Amino acid sequence: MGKKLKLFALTAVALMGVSGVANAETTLLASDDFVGISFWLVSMALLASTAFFFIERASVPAGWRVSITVAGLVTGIAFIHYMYMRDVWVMTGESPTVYRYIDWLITVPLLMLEFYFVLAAVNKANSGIFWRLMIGTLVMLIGGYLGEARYINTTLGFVIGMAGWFYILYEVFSGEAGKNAAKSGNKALVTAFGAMRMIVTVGWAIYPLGYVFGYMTGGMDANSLNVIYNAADFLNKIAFGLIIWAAAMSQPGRAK
Ligand SMILES: *C/C=C(C)/C=C/C=C(C)/C=C/C1=C(C)CCCC1(C)C
Repeated sequence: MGKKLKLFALTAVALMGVSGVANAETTLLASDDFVGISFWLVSMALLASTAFFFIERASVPAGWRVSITVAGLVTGIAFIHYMYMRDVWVMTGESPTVYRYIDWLITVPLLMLEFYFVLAAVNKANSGIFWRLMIGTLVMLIGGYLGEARYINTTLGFVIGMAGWFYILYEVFSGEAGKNAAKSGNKALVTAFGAMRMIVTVGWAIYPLGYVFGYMTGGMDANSLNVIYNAADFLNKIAFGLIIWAAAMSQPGRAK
């Protein structure tokens, strides 16, 4: 099983690598395009993390494996989107907004699912937790997209997006999810949950800040907005998964 999975992960990575090479032939990155360079750096970090999570999946205790799989799916999906996003950027110099939101629409619910899975790895968790986090996510992203793509007033989109985010924060701090984690009596879970919650608070705050400066105050250009979103994705997708991996590795019963 472990061997098969590793083979699968390596094949997937090789295939992704091949498509990456194809892109490199048609798109030339200018040496002074720092935004383009940030797209390339983050895409490669996402590729490496994907390989890492899929291979490491076999070394964590059984109850934590699904969380590590989901971490690898998040970085894998984002890797593919980053290849498209960097092409859009390098070729047109425009923000790849629609690819970004498609990526967020898939990866953010998966990240939310992680809160549920880490709780479920230790105790029974109520599926209401998952659904409430999902509703908050959809409100946040749909509001933000409608605002960024100018379907609705940018301030209205922002307000709707913030409401969704606050609902998520309420759930993980004071709602059922937060209470479950606090009561679990499992040190690794409490540590991981606390760190994941900090990422969703501090790391995620970068996106609405980018939105405000990029669309509402008019004080920032597409360059800064994209560098900020790219750096935020690095933290919120890769570091988030590594925190879960570290918690899983500190649990008794892991494979040697
Ligand atoms: C991997 C991608 C992640 C974790 C993306 C997260 C995106 C957000 C937390 C976006 C939040 C927004 C608001 C809170 C309000 C305004 C609009 C958004 C969508 C930028």
